[in-house]
Amino acid sequence: MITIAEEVQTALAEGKPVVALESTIITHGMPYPANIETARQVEDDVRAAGATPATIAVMDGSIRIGLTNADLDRLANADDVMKCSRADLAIAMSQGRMGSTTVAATMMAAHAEGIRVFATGGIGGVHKGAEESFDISADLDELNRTPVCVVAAGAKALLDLPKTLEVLETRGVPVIGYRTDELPAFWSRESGIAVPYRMDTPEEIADLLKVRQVFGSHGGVLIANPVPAEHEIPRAEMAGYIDEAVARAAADNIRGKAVTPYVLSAILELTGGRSLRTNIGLVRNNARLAAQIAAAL
Ligand code: PSU
Ligand code: MN
Repeated sequence: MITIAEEVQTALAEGKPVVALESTIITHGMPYPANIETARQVEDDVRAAGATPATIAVMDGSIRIGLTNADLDRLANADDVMKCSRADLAIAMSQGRMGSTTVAATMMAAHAEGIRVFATGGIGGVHKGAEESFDISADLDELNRTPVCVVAAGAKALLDLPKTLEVLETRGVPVIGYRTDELPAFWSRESGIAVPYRMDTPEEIADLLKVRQVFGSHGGVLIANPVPAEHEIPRAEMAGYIDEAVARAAADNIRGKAVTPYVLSAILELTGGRSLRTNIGLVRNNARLAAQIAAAL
């Protein structure tokens, strides 16, 4: 059920650092051709930092760990790719559909092959208005159960960040600010919300992961890594775009899995393309840190 690229297999067998990468950001997070360019760039960043990249997706009925250039092309160009979270993974496989993996599904696949560090853009979380919609990403439950270290620029700021942090605490997920005392807000370095813990080196994070690993059932860890200052869109400016995008999603009756992709593309339009450059900058930054953590492990 899992097809693992030889390069990834060899790296794992030799105990070399490997970084898992998700694919929903390619199919549902960024427009073509920035999606494919970024996917390749991020793999190069992981390599340059001394680790082996393992981009994960569902193709031809199996979970692929480590994609070829041709696979990446197919994925980025197809328009009927399923966005696979935990609930969707086996359906895409049993039906032979092409599927991209969210944070939750990428964690499942990475853990199945012993990959311990994973870089993404931002995790899913508790949506604004969740008290009515009950829309809470399966990413949070996955962090509760699957022992993978997820490096992200916090949760996407279109979410309700205080509620997202509360649910992570309830689910027993340590949230660690990397060189920051504040929870980063994806496009912005600041959110006004204190992060529970702070660490300043990849080695400190690796030490934490080694302790967590002793307790096999302790689930994942979230590393919140702020977007580099040169790429950020400040919080005060972002707030207006987010409110407008979330209001549009409500007016268009967007629900469920479609919410995150819809809001991301509305924000892209509202920022005149600036949010895309921010998104690329933060994913690359997360990939580099993930490679350093994997190497320290
Ligand atoms: N961050 C991005 N772009 C994305 C996502 C995150 O910059 O496309 C994806 C991730 O794969 C994440 C998913 O797991 O959105 C969350 O979707 P939902 O809220 O439907 O669980
Ligand atoms: Mn949802």
